Amino acid sequence: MRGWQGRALVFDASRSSSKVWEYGGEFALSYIGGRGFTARILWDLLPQGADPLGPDNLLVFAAGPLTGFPGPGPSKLVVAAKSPLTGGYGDGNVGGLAAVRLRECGFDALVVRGAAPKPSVLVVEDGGARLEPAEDLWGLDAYECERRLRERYGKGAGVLLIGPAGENLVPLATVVCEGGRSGGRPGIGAVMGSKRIKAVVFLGGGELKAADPKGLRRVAAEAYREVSRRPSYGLWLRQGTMAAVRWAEENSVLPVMNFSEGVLEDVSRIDGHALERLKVRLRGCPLCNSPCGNSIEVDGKLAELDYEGVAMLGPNLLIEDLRDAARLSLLADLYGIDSIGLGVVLGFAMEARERGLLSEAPEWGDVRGALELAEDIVYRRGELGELLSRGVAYASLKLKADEFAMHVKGLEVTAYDCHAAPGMALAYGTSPIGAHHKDAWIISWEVNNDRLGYTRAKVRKLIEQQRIRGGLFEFLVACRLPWVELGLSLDWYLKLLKAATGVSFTFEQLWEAADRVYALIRAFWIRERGEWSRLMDWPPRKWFEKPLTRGLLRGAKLDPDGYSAMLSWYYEERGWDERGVPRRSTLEKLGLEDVASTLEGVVGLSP
Ligand code: PTT
Ligand code: SF4
Repeated sequence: MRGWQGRALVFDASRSSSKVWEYGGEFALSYIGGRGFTARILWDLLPQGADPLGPDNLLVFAAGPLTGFPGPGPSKLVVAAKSPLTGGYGDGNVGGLAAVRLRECGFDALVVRGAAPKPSVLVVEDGGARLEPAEDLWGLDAYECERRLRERYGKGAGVLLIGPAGENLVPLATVVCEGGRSGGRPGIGAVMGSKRIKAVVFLGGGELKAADPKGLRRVAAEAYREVSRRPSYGLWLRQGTMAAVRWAEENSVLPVMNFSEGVLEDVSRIDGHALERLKVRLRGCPLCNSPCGNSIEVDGKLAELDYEGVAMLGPNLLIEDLRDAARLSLLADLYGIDSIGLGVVLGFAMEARERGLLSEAPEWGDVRGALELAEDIVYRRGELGELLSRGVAYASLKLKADEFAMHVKGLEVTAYDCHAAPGMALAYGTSPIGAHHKDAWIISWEVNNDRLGYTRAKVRKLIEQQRIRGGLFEFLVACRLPWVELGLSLDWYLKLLKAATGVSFTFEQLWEAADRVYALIRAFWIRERGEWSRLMDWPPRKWFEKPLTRGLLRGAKLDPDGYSAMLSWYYEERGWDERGVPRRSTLEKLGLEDVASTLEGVVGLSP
């Protein structure tokens, strides 16, 4: 095999022993890489019903066949586990040197099972792995810990780590690196903490062999050139994802006051232009020529900013100044907690205070109060810190406040208000990890196309996006932003894939693999929960019950009958039954006969 390394390392942290799993060409062609690998590995190797924070859970890191080769944005990997936040399949995507070095260690994936007896660093080298003591690192924030790791292992090492949130098993904890990269919103950082692994260090050093190295270098050079010629390249380098703040506000989709409104009175203090005025650094993932890591300085440190974090920790809390939102975002990166999840639980607490349910929570716009509460959440301090640290689904259950809890399947909603966006609501409803835009950012299409309609055309568009974003990009694993933001044609990825692996993939093959992995992930959820209903795919109640009161779309809210019709069409198009369970015939068509027999015993299958 070329392009793939053909091997995964399975490390048992309880016994400090490793095994190499050599997988064959059929596995590679069916699951391709990244999320395809993590989903299949979790289905096959995770004991059914495993406690997400127990030693039986698996922490899986998987790169793809483009990772580490030249090309636009190929230094990414998928981190996955059974989620302690949702109880279902959870994954995320992190960019950085770690992805490249993992592959240079001779592996496409690393699977960690068990738990180390004491705080450790997992060091992965060509051919194997070992645990090294990390008592001196436990408790450190992510920036300081990474600085020390680089002193110990060298500047060129690939590093993934957790902050105090992961150590404290906060289910909103992510895996972080390089002072501004984060992945694994469904609590993957807490899974790493439960294994007492403060950091994974990939030393790399080996070679990546492409099927056609010369051809790969040529195609990559052409693709890089194409990226830099795109009309939006200049704006992208200046503002990155922060350009979306103004766009979201203009289109009434900016989350404001815990997703109560979609517009702000004055967005100019917190938008991409505000970033341009304060920006002190731009950097990106390795091998990327469209860097998007924009930093400003706050409290003597650099805070790397992106749309999601700023929207959720700014307007969503009625904090309207970029520096204030950046303070909260920096705290999230130092402590290794998801900025989106943090924004949702803080917004929930502020609204609960307004409604007279939580007198000790901060008021809207109270930056100091939000910073203090965020620390309490990370350290699970006090009753409120402990309550919110478990995520918004748990907190709302305790407070009987489901009507303003912004989540799907237990994962907090990302930064797009959906009162007037039924397609995006369905994207959140059907995302395979809970409310996340990563699989389908249909909102940008929807605001220009039949915005308020509930149509089958929207459902088809959504599935098309899920195949590209949740499939192609999460399999390869390549950054999707050159395609989304700069309009790079998808054809480049087929060319890169051919040169890397020698296989002439067609889009149809990739879409079939995406459908296979979607069905498999849904099966994982059903197996682990032991039951299923279409309510699991239902967006937050607030968007149906409490209309927007400001902006051009005031009065807008979602229609439950319209949403239900779209959900039924979605199931039909996917070959799933009215409960949202894949049909036997669908699973068989996708080559998942073994999955069908397991599910039959759990919920029964429709033909
Ligand atoms: C992603 C989610 C996002 S989506 C953002 S900003 W975005 C938030 N980033 C956080 C952060 O930072 N620190 C923190 N403590 N928490 C954070 N939570 C939020 O996590 C990121 C970029 C971005 S910036 C996006 S959209 C794209 N995501 C990609 C993806 O998912 N797949 C893919 N093939 N390519 C992608 N390219 C882009 O990468 P999750 P990163 Mg992230 C600081 O992980 O769990 O999926 O949640 O990966 O390396 O930081 O790059 O406006
Ligand atoms: Fe990384 Fe941004 Fe480049 Fe994507 S566009 S590879 S997230 S720097």
